Amino acid sequence: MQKLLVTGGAGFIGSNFVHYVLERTEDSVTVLDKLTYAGNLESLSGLPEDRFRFVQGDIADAGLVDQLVADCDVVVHYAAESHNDNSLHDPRPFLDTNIIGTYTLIEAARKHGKRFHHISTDEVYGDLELDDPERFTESTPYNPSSPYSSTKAGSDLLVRAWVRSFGLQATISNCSNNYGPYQHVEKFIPRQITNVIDGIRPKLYGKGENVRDWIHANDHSSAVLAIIEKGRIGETYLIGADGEKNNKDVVELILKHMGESPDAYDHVVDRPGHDLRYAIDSTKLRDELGWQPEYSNFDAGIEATIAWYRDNESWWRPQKAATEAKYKEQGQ
Ligand code: NAD
Ligand code: TDX
Repeated sequence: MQKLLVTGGAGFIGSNFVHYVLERTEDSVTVLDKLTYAGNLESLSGLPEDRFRFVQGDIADAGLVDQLVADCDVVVHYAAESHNDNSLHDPRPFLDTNIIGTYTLIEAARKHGKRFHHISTDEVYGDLELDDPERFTESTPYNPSSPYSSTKAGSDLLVRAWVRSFGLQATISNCSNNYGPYQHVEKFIPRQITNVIDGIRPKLYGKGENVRDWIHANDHSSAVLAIIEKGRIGETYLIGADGEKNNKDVVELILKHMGESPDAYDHVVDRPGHDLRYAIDSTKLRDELGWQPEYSNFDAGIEATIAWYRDNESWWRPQKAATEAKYKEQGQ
């Protein structure tokens, strides 16, 4: 039984992790979340009151962070500004949260001698050609493309330096693109599902050839739990479920499952600097920690995700109009 401090627990992957942990372990969870536009307390409803606490606050608030870290066994750090498109229009919050926020947390974890797990992304490695036979591994050199991914890369390097210089008891994971319930409608899959519900044609950036390596959020959660329990201090683990798909195929699959013609989408302005392909080799995680993904049927996972957005319109509806208005300004 451990006391976890989960930063960013009101966001997409953090909230899925909190549900996952409280359903499957005896652990207790404190969520620290600023409730930015991306945080939603409704994603944390129905959790057991005796093992769950929510604190609204900023991970860059050193006083608050110090108190909360002192009071936990393990920090699991999900909080971030997470959307590439936003980072291209207003990078500053990405520096404040992803860099200074992470620095604030690792300083507190160092001071109190607490175990720290840092959640990061495959985007720190840049992108691959479509026909490159190699995938990202733990030894791929860092080569981030966007303000978002460069601040995530910076945060990873801070954690590595704190391990080496100060003996911080930390692990890092870099995961591929997640899908599932509670994902903000600004992101690719929920945006297209909710567009179709609203009678709007899905929007594909550029030609739609870009490849993402999709993993269900619950498989990300099980991998993070395995790393917290069995991972070696100072190590990085790549998390991926062999789920490579190009964006065009994903849109066509969504349209098919929603009873629309598979070509009922529009091509819109491409993302500047748009990474072409991400692909993860998760051999280390599988061999060393015995982890395996459970949700390997992407088709079924997309169907279940469509059903979730249909059944939970009250969760996403308040964000939809403002999100689409912002995209419209950008020609997307
Ligand atoms: P999200 O944007 O849905 O959620 C982020 C959460 O962090 C929100 O609840 C927000 O309120 C909170 N937050 C933001 N700034 C904060 C601050 N200064 N202090 C406290 N809380 C703050 O993001 P997500 O998609 O769930 O991503 C979570 C983590 O996983 C991020 O670190 C991201 O880099 C990483 N990641 C995401 C993906 C993906 O596919 N979405 C893949 C790999 C890694
Ligand atoms: O409307 C859209 N049309 C479109 O073609 C949107 C929103 C996106 N796209 C494309 C861009 C990407 O190639 O779909 C792909 C996925 O886009 P996003 O959902 O914005 O994700 P991505 O940029 O790949 O980053 C995500 O995965 C890695 C998360 O947002 C990051 O936080 C994570 O680190």
